[in-house]
Amino acid sequence: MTTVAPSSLRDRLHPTIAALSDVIKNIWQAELTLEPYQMPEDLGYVEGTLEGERLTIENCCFQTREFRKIHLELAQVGSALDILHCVMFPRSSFALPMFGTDLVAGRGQLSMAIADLSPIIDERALPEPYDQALASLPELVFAQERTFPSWGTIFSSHCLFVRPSNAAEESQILDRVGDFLRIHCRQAVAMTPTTEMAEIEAIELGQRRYCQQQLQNDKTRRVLEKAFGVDWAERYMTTVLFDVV
Ligand code: BLA
Repeated sequence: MTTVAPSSLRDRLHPTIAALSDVIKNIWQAELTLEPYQMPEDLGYVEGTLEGERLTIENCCFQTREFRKIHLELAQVGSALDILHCVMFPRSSFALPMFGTDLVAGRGQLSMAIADLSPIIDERALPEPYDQALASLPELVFAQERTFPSWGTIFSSHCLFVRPSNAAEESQILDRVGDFLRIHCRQAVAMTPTTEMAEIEAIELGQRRYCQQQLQNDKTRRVLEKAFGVDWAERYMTTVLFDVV
């Protein structure tokens, strides 16, 4: 069995980001059978400099029967910016939505939390069992909902996208991301993979579309470009963050 290594960057991050990192790793460990994933040699742990501040990136990746890659990234820009990024890429034979989450904290304050199970086959619809499971979760209220950028057409109606206002909201976010993840892992583990070529092609097309939209996120790109340059940012975004099948 593969065990999840402790992260050293974790302890220096915003407490809610550190806590979410633990939530994700614990659920992966409990619900899935994790196998090692080979990262491009030089991209597992990366350091650069952004406007005089050190940018540190730490990646944790696995694969499983159901997922070709599950990726958790922690990043820190000096004392200015703490980031958690996580995406689970289903194998082409599994008609599963994409789980994605991104938390950003600036100067000790979370500015953004997003988490979603994004449908990739049927533009806006999730598989029926997901809708059922998600419908049974309590409705959450946040003081500040955020507005989706133009590329955000990939996200589902269940998407959580907020500017957290206080500790109670941060705790709700941890619970909800945990709920999304647990539902997702259980659906995945129970699923029989398809052998139909047409369905496999539809799954791959859907994943490509998801990644193409995510690659339009200029806010992520700008942070990486400033620290590592345009070419490195492009390579990192297309091979580590949103690689397509
Ligand atoms: C926004 N992403 C951001 C922001 C930053 C980053 C600095 C702006 C925060 C804010 O407006 O408050 C930076 N995110 C990063 C960096 C990495 C990262 C550098 O992951 C990696 C090294 N982004 C994702 C995933 C989702 C996502 C998986 O990586 C969703 C599932 C969404 N990030 C997302 C969205 C925004 C964002 C929707 C807001 C974009 C906008 O408002 O224009």
